[in-house]
Amino acid sequence: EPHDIPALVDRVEQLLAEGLATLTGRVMIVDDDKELLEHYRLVLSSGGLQVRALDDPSRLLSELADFRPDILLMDVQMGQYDGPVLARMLRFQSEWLSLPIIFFSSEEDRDLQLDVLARGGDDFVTKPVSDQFLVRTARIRCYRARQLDKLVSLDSLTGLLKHALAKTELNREHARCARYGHSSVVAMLDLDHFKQVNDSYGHGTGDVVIKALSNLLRHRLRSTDIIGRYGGEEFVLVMPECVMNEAVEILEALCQDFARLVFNAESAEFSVTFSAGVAALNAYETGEQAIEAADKALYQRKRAGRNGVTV
Ligand code: GH3
Ligand code: MG
Ligand code: MG
Ligand code: MG
Repeated sequence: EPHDIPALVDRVEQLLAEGLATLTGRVMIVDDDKELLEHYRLVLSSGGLQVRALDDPSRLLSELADFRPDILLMDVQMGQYDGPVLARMLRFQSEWLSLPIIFFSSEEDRDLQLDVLARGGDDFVTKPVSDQFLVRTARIRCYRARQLDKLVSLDSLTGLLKHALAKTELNREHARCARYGHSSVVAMLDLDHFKQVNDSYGHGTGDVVIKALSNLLRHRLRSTDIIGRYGGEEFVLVMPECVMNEAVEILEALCQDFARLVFNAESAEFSVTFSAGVAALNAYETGEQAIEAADKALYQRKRAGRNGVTV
């Protein structure tokens, strides 16, 4: 029931508790006071967070790129460096445009605090900060940052990973395969004659078909499989710890099951098929090359008659 507020509140509290319990947020903290910095580092680490502590603001950009924190905690006055000026600079870098920045300072002047926020800070914590307050603030902020991140990385029509995140995950899995000698499979899927579906039944019905395939993939594949919407009606799958025969078998079964679905449009009933090309991740130098190989196999499948899988 979407408007049952008490039920929604309960559900959210439960999710939040679970999310926070398993959270391993990444916090970068910048302060020119080395002693204080070390104290914060200890407090945050023992609060279950991964911490990168930086006393030299001149290394801010390289450390951010290296550590990729969920949130940034920063002092206001750091010798020749002014925290709010650094925050404004970060807001002009597309990569750090939305990084949550929380300032702390002993400054209690409200105008000055406002100025800090106007320059790109998200929040302001007045020193001295109690240990518990620091940990809880950092954990909640990390959690929110990750939720937002997830939201922007998911495709709104299907809920699957968007192109960029799917590619990142693919490359991560490729690296894992290379390191541990695992066998994993990448597959590219493309709906067959989909232009005809749109032309005959309209774009809205086309979207219903895309969602149906997404749901089938999500429900039938393992929770550790990576499923991305790679293009409009193209999907990428990464199946970790899976050998080729297994992958082909699974995909062929999915082809058959999808082809059996019946869609309705106005007065017509119709069905749709998809084709897939697969490649073994560890047979290629890069994730990129593995995708190209899967794409090539997909193209061959299309020429060989569609509605099936080609290695
Ligand atoms: P083939 O079997 O060779 O793949 O033929 P096809 O007609 O499916 O050709 P192609 O894959 O090139 O066509 C993609 C079509 O999918 C073109 C575009 O109109 C449609 N499409 C792409 N994204 C979407 C979408 O989000 N919604 C809908 N309804 N259609 C989309
Ligand atoms: Mg200072
Ligand atoms: Mg296509
Ligand atoms: Mg197509």
